[in-house]
Amino acid sequence: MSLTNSEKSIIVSSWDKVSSQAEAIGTEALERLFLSFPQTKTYFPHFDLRPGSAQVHALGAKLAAALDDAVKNIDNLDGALSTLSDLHAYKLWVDPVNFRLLSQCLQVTLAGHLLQDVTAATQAAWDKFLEEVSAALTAKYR
Ligand code: HEG
Repeated sequence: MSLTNSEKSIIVSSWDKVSSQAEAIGTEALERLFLSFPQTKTYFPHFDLRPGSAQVHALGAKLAAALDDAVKNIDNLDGALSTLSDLHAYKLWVDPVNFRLLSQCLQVTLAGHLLQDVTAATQAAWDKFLEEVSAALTAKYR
């Protein structure tokens, strides 16, 4: 289901509050992913996945930049994420179930940065937004 205007404005305003910490958020979310769901590490045999890894930090920064771009193009997620969608579907072959796991880790991480700014409405909007982002990234599997 697509995002309502009110959900879109919650995403834009809450991201604005933490976007200066975007790199840290992307990196922390990946660290949580690898720690909590070790099966996701199978996609990164070529990475140093130890805490503090420069490779994880670099990917975290790219992940955060992609999220920033998605927030800025919230009315055209498919278009904004098209190149990344090709990469994940045709080259990386990431099983779509993993997107849900990363979305959960991103939500916990965001909550740790937004702190008192997390309300039930904020949480629900991010859950839905990340579901839309994941759908855009996995649309080309079928
Ligand atoms: Mg993906 C690369 C974004 C989910 C596995 N991912 C990337 C890149 C970005 C990105 C921006 C770098 C692309 C580039 O260098 O041009 N990923 C991204 C988003 C999301 C996501 C926004 C979901 C919200 N990725 C995801 C999941 C997995 C995964 C769930 C697997 C568990 N991504 C993956 C791998 C690479 C990327 C293996 C290549 C890493 C490398 O070799 O540098």
